[in-house]
Amino acid sequence: MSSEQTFIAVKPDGVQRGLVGDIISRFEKRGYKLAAIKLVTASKEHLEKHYADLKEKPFFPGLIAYMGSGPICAMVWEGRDAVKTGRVILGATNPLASTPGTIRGDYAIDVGRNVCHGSDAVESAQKEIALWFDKSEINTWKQASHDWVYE
Ligand code: DAT
Ligand code: MG
Repeated sequence: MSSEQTFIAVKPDGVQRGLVGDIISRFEKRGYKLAAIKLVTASKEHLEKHYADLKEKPFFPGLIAYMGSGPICAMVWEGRDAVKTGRVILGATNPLASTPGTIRGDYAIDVGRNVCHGSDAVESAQKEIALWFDKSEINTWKQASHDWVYE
């Protein structure tokens, strides 16, 4: 398992509900490294690109409206197996199927208000990071705790 980058976002409901700090904290405490972060109110066009593979779904218009209804906290987190483990930290897409201890399992009920986003594969993470961030916004830095997190 190699070091990877994943795109994690706190959706507008998570920002409005004051969950940004807690969500950042979960990734930090796990040992992951923050490589980029910003607050963005995304345009419809941008969100349609982000969710392009869901275009035909009946919930697509509602999803785009919800995602554009306020600022999103967009982040890049980096570390070993970050994509898959990031999804585990988030919980299942449907919060009612999410285990307590996950973000969605602790804070959400409806699938259409599930608080957070995480890339589902290394390739989609690369695409999403390129969509949400300019290269100049991604930081390369050595985490002082690195050797205490990794063997
Ligand atoms: P995930 O966000 O876990 O990657 P996804 O990519 O399948 O899930 O869907 C993107 C978002 O779309 C999801 O976070 C919430 C919404 N969504 C998915 N399935 C839905 C459904 N059946 N009804 C309403 N919204 C749904
Ligand atoms: Mg997805």
